Amino acid sequence: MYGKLGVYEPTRLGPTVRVRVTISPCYLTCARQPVPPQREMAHGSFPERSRAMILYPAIDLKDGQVVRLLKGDMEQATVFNNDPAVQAEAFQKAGCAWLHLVDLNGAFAGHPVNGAAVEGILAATDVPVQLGGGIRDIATIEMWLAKGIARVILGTMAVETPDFVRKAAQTFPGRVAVGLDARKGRVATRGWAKETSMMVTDLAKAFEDAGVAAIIYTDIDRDGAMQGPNISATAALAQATDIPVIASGGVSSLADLIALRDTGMVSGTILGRALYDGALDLGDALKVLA
Ligand code: AMZ
Repeated sequence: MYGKLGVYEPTRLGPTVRVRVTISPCYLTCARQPVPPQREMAHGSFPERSRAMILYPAIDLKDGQVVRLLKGDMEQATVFNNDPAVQAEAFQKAGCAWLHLVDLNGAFAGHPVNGAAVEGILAATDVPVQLGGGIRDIATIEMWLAKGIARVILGTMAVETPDFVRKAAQTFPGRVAVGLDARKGRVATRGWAKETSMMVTDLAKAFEDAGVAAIIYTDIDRDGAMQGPNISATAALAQATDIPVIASGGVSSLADLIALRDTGMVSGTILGRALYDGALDLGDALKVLA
């Protein structure tokens, strides 16, 4: 399906439709996402950057529930919904074009933990879904893409094994994003429990031309804090790389969204606690950026 600007827009078919694919197992994707999403894969192209920012409502999963953490601390979790699929349906009904899912237990464990909740969301919605948390090998990527995830997010592996990310991005074009989550510019991994000395910008540059669809940059100290996003750091990152940058952490008002948009460089933003607290209405946010 092609949008207003002639750019491919990913869609998902209904959950009951299946296609038979006879090519490489890499492309054994389920019918919900039969064509790799390329909405953000044309990195380096100005049309992508000048297009409207994509809003990604976040559904963070802990013990099968929808939660928000404060600065990534599992001990400071607020449960917002016991039924992730209901939450996802509500976001879809409000008009979002994508969903952003995090398997929080998975990020700590290093393998998927909230798989049933993710599958429930896939069954209840048909917008493209990106998912991070505990995705650390090709088999897991393949499994999620086959189940209908549009794009996987690799965080820990991007720091610990960048070559793996390059290989994954080549194997699954347009379907691998990198999650760079940082405190004071330095990337943290493994559920943000492990500090590294890697600078976000250096790491982002290491993936230039690797074919990753997007970089999701989270300022950990802003995450769940409702104090506004780190606009200067996000813009500096977007300036330093041709890969589309998605902002995450701290977005709490329409003014924040407008400020991100007005950088002219940010391709999208994750919305979390502000939606759950009611500080921001998803419909209003979508209208402001339309
Ligand atoms: O909040 C946290 N403690 C947290 C979180 N939201 N820890 C990891 N994550 C997210 C990252 C990224 O989307 O923002 O998990 C993903 C990375 O997981 P992994 O397993 O690849 O490092």
